[in-house]
Amino acid sequence: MAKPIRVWMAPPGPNPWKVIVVLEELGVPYEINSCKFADVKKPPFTNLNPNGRYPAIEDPNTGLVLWESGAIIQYVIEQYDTEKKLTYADLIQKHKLNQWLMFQMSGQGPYFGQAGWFNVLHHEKIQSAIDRYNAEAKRIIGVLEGALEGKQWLVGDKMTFADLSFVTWNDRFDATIMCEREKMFDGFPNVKAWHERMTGLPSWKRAMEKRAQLMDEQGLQWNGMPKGVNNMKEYEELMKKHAAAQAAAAKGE
Ligand SMILES: N[C@@H](CCC(=O)N[C@@H](CS)C(=O)NCC(=O)O)C(=O)O
Repeated sequence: MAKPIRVWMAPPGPNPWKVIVVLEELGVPYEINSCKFADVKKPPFTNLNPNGRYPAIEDPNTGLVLWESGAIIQYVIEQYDTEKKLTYADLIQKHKLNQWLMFQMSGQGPYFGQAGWFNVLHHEKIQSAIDRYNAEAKRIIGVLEGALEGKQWLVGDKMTFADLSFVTWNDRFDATIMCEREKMFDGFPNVKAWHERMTGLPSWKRAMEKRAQLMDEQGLQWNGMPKGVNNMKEYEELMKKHAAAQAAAAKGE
């Protein structure tokens, strides 16, 4: 039996949960080192990941320390998916899977991240940035919609790590582009059905139960807002205060 892989993360962010969902689906033992965003750019985390972004893993079975969620998923698949449950042995299918993982890493993750940042977290509203990233995020969903036409999964006839790599960010699409949750995939029926196939999995449910518990431990609601903050307006006020306090601290006030 393998020793648990240690996954370093802050519970609100979607990237570490991509790794957890894959570990859950494969039944690979893991333990979560739940950290705060305030500590992401400091040791001890930067001793593991000099880029200061969650997740990173430490695998005691091989001694490997790894960061970048896509690289971690590839490692987990190569090392622990010996039965090829979430991957293929065939050369062409293998590279198609990597293509979609690269698209997730370079397209969905960063563009959704920027959309979320300019819509929610940035202390001033810059409409041109909001428009650009909302449009890019929707365009990416459109690419997936086309790829899933007449198909259940991105590559071949089974769910793979490539499909799973999209699920955590897609689940936050409402908060990313600031729309109603029930309407987030309006116009994208293939993506909606594909997303629901994955969020119906026991592995997804287990991962999200863990997330809820870790969020609670850090005083956060499921949507990332601190407990006691009731709506976006209150959250925006808090973000503004936070930005002003950081600016004052930088000036030494
Ligand atoms: N490409 C990286 C992105 C990681 C990333 O942006 N992680 C977020 C949390 S989901 C983070 O740590 N943000 C903290 C920061 O940017 O300071 C990956 O997929 O692992």
